[in-house]
Amino acid sequence: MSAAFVVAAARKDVARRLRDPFAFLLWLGIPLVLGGLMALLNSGGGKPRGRLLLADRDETFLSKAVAAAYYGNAPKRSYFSGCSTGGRQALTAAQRYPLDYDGIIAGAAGNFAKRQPFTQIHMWQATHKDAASLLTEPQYTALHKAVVAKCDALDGVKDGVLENPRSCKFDPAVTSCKPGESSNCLTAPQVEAAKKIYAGASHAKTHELLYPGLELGSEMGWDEYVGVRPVDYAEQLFRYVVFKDEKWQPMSLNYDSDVATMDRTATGLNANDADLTKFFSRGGKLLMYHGWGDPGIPPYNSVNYYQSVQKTTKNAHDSSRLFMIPGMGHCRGGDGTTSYDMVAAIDEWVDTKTAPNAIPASKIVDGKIVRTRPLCAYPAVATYKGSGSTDDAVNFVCK
Ligand SMILES: [Ca+2]
Repeated sequence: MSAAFVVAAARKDVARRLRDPFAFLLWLGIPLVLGGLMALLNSGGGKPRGRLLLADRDETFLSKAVAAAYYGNAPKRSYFSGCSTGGRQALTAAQRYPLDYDGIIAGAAGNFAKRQPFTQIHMWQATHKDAASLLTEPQYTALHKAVVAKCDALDGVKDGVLENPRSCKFDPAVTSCKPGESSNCLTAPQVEAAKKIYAGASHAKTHELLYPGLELGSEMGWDEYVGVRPVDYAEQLFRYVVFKDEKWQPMSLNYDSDVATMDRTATGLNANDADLTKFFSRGGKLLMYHGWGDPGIPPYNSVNYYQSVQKTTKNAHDSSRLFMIPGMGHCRGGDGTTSYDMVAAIDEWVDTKTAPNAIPASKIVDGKIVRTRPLCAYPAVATYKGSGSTDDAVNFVCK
């Protein structure tokens, strides 16, 4: 980081913060108090240890200054790690502040923020068009069981987890209620609703896919996102930012003129500039990840953005990797091997200049590791070698 950049960043941050004196005092005070407490806790001798975890780009300059004052040296490296909105912030940093970080980890990034709410409202509309379309737990469960029965073994291992949901063709109609059956199955309107959730939202006239839907295997998380109300921030965004009408109701959203209205308003929301030349050419590394089972931010958005970076930015493959995590929900949890260390992975990458093609991961139950398996850089998937325990990563290869 050049001295001129540090001075420019500091001047900009301070000038902006000074508009609100109280916020300025907090901005200065919180890290200084934290730094002071860390110094106090470590005053008994020994080498001080600590991590400064600060929320967003506004604190980047200050956190570096505090770290420098505390340790006596400026930080050797700076990393940003965030998931969901944090993933959007991570990609924002890579796109708009390419000099700030040596490595950026973007999980489940909600970076295509002008389209994501369309799919989120579309899913809610699909299940609330009328009472007959509503899906509740018995239907999620029936769908999930049918998906696992059809798709689980396609990756070579029957473990309840889909290594690559996109390799499976599944028709929700297989869960249709048979004559005389009324529970643990789907009626015709419910089958239609499920199809819309998997499909995502399309433009009403051009039929262009506005934003992908949810993936096969994510069904047990649907309750939170297609339940009684739509995803809260999607509804509020349309109501207060796009339409500026507090009486606006999500059932009225259309996928034609409302797309144009969104594009005219809500400026600055997207973080999907695929040209990362500045970030990559200063040595920056981008590590993206997304759970295939994410019921909140449809995961294929990460694949789309990653692929657009590969197309747009020269030699992007040397500086970026995407890990689609089988059986993981929104940022964490799920049936897959969802314990891993992305910070260690990017630190090693920056250190050795060798991009990771596999990241070790574990499934932990009651504090015990019950399974290990590599997470594989997209588009590779963890593939069983054919012998040995399917709970041991050594018996898998990424291909
Ligand atoms: Ca499987």
